[in-house]
Amino acid sequence: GPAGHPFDAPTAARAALETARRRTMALTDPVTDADLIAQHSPLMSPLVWDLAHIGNQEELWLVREAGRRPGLRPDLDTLYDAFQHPRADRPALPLLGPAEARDYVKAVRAETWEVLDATDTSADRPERLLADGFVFGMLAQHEQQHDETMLATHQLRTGPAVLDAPAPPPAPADAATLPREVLVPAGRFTMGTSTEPWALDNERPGHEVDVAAFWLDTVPVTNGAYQEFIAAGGYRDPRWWTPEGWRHVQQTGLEAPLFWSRDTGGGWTRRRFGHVEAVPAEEPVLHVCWYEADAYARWAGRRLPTEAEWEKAARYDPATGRSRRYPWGDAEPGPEHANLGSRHLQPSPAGSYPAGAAPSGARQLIGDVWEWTSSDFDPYPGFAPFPYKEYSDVFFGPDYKVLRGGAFGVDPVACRGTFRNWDYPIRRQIFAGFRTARDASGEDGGRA
Ligand code: AVJ
Ligand code: FE
Repeated sequence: GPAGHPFDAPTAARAALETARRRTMALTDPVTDADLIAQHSPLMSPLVWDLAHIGNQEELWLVREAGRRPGLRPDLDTLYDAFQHPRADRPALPLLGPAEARDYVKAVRAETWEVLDATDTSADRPERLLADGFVFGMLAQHEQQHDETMLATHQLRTGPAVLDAPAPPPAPADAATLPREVLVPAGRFTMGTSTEPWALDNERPGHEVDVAAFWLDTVPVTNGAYQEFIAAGGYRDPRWWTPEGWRHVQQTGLEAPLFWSRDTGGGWTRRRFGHVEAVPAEEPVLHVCWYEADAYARWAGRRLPTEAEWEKAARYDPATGRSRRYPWGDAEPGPEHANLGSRHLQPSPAGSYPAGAAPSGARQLIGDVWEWTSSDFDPYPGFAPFPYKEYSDVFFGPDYKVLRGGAFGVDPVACRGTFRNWDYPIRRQIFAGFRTARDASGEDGGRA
C-alpha cells in the first residue's frame, strides 16, 4: 500500500464486500417483486437485472478466475453480459426472478468467502489480479457502482418512497464568507497512481502533468446560482451553448435540471426519491448534463476545469510536492471529510466539510456530486487494460466526458482522488453537478 499505510488486504476485502452486499440488499429488499422486474426508465435496467449481474460478475472473477472453481451458473454469462444486451432490451430477457436472483447472489457469495480464505493476497505475489487482493477490491467496487446505478433507478422511479436517510448537517458558520474561488499554482504534479492497491486500470499509471495556474470555484455551483442562469434566459440563448449542446436543447426542450418543476409561485420544486420539496438554494446543483454545465460556465464568464486541473486541485500538496490520495491527505474518508456512502440521500450545503478541504481551500471535491470536467475520457500515457478491455478501454475517445469526485451515493471504496467516471454529455439521471474555473495566466507569476 501507499507509504505509511499498511494494507491488510483480506480484512479490507471482507469489509468492502460485506458493505457492498448490505447496500445491495437495502436497495432491493424493500422493493416489491413487480417493481424489481419493471423497467422504470429506458435508460436503466430492471433492478433485478443489476442484482443478478452483480452475482454473475462475482462468480466470473472471484469464484471462477481467482478461485479456479467450476462456478455455479456459467450458463447465465450471456444473459448478464452488459455488452450483449442494451439496457432497454433487458426487461424482455428470460431473467432470474427476484427470489432466484437473491438465492443466486447468496450462493455465489458463500463460495467467494471460501476463495478469499484460500487465497494468498500478499502485496508481492506476481499475479497482479491477486496481489493486495485487487480482484476482491475490484468486485466490491463493481457492486458499489451498480448500487449507485440502482440508486439512480430509485430516483427515476415514480410512486411512494422506499428509501430514507437523515438530512445532511447544516453548513458550517464560515460557509457564507468563503472566497468565491481558490488559486491553484502553476507547475507539475503526479496525476493518476501506480501505488494505490485497488485503483482501476484507467487511473494508472501515475505520470507527471504540467498544469498552468488557474482559479477554481471553492465549492460546487449551487441550485441558487443555477436558478440565476435559468432566470437570465440561459436555456434560450445560443451564445452559451456548444453547437451540439444547443441542438440538444432545441430537440429536447430542456429548461431546468432533471426532476425540477415550476411551482405555482414561479419558484422551483424537485422530486427526490419519491418526495416533492422546494429546491434548496444552498445545495450543489444535481442532475444536469455536461452541455448544461458547460453552458452555465460560459454564461458565468468561466469554463469547466480540465480533468488534470480537477485532480491537481484535489490531490496536489504544495508543501511536499506530493499528490495525496484525497484532498485532506491520505486517511480514509470519514463523515467529517465528505458526504459519501449514502449516509444522506442528497448533497450537503455548499461550504460543508471544512475538514475535507484541499490545501488550496477548495471544499467538497470528494463526495456530494460528481463533477463534470471539460475532458474527454482518454487513456493515460502507458495505459494497459487490466484485467479486461470492457472496463475502460472500449470507452476511450471523444464520446464520453470525465466526471470526478463522487457523489453522496458513492461508497468510499469506489472513490478517491484518482478515480475516473465517464458518461455521455447528454446524461442527467446520474448524480452529477459541477464547479467552474478560469485561467490565472499572468496573475500569479508562477511560471519561470
Ligand atoms: C464506470 C460507472 C461508467 O456503470 O457503466 C459497471 C461501471 N462497469 N459494470 C458503468 C461498470 C461495468 C461503469 N461506470
Ligand atoms: Fe457491471
